[in-house]
Amino acid sequence: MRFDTIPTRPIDGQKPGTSGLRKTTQVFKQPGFLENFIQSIWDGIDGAAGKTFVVGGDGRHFNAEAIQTVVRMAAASSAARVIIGQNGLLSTPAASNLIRKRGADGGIILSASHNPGGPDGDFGVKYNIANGGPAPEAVSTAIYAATQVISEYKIAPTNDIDLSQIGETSLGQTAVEVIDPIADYAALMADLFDFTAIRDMFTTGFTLRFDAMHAVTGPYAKAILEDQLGAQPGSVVNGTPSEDFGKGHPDPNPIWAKALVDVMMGEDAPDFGAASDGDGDRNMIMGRGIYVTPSDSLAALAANATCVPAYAGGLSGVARSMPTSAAVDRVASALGIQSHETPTGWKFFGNLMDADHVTLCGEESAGTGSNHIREKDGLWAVLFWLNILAHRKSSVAKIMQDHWETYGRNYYSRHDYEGVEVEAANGLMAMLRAQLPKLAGQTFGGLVVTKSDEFSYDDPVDGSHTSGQGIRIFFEGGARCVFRLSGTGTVGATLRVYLERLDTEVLGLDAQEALSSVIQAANEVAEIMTRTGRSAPDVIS
Ligand code: VG1
Ligand code: CO
Repeated sequence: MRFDTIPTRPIDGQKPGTSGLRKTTQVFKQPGFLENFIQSIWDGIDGAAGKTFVVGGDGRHFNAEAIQTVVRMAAASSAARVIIGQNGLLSTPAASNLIRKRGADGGIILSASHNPGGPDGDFGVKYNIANGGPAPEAVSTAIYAATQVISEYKIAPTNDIDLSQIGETSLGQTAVEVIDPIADYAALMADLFDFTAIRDMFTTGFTLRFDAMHAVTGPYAKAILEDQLGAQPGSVVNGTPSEDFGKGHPDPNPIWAKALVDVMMGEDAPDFGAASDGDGDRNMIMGRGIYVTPSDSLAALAANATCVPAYAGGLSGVARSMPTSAAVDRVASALGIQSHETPTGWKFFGNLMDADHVTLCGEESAGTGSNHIREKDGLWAVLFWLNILAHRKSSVAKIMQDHWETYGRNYYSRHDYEGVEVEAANGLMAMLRAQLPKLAGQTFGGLVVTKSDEFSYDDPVDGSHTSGQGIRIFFEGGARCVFRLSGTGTVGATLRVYLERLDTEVLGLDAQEALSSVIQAANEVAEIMTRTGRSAPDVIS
């Protein structure tokens, strides 16, 4: 096939260790920018020739154009096949499933996840490997190395392919297949969960509100929850993917999904509420009058896993990211199964699942998943909860109350300070790092520090070592705060402060109230107000 070889230059894009590149849409739309990064991916994985890739995105502005570019570049580099979701749509979990099911060599997911979209929003490219999971450190380092030496990219100057038509065409040696983005994923969900029990629950009048936040899960949720399981039509709201997510911020937390929170806390609340993020890998879970923190949700899923057909035989183990609360550890120890603590980011769970050390894993940022794929999965978490509710014939509030009575309650909250000056944020972290050796024994907010460290991780499967993953400060009585800088923002720095306190007696407090001394301790030890110039966090989740 004829292709053009276009000179380009190194662009300092993806940082080593991150599983994708996230920039403003404007940056991505610069001539040659996306091409430069896609070529770097091909170069970082020893070329695209003869390989099969799954390609799709969350429908944000520039999604369709970017897919055309990826296809032209796959063809110019003699890929064997590209499998694309119809209209360019694939949720991250659906892409992970397709990579595995079709035996693809990898996948390119076009999304900046929970970051806002549109011409003035953000865009992103993630590369996933053959197990369906985010590129591990070794692969992202190779891609980064390629971005540093790139001098040209290859692209086939062909017409656009029709993304709206399911079917197969070819571009030179490359088969281009447009598929139904929902069917395989829906079939997988039907395999895992007791759809009959959930359907029966809806028949008896159970009500649900699923807020797709104008992002990619809308069509999936309508097909599965409304069409297959019988939730009332209209249960899925904001269900049509839009280029700029209805000018919203598709991050399923109590701030950005406030409309859902208001309904769930109101008089006519349905039995169950949930929301999902831009690319469909995260979830927010609510019951009538209750918000379930993601850390608690993970623990509840682990504790109730045998209600679900796919996990009826029990779990091999569980994993959580370090900043996630220890609630799931308490369940693991009661069940006598292993529990792992990994750095933030889903890529660390892949090895543990491939080696069958863990079945379930999750993060405090509302990502929960299992070994059914190698990504976190928003709609899966919703179906898991529905399956538990159908099986236990109980409410979300009752299930959480029982859970806390059995395991104690890990009060938990995350405070985010967004768009902080990079220097101020780095200075705060450096100051804490310098203090680490002398914190033990000191008192902050009335709490005595027992130990502190900077988290690092040795992968038990491949032996790799990852350091600098967040500063942890532990206090007497089992409280903890953690400080880390976000790796997914595109403007300034985001300081994340993770706050936790275990209580086995008093279970019904408001989280911020229960955590007030830990919040004060965190503010004092990190001098948050003076160093960031902020008097309060931008987002509390
Ligand atoms: C955030 C979350 C992290 C998550 C990551 C990617 O990262 O805190 O838990 O894995 O987003 O999620 P950070 O570095 O901003 O804290 V997604 O939905 O963008 O795949
Ligand atoms: Co996401």
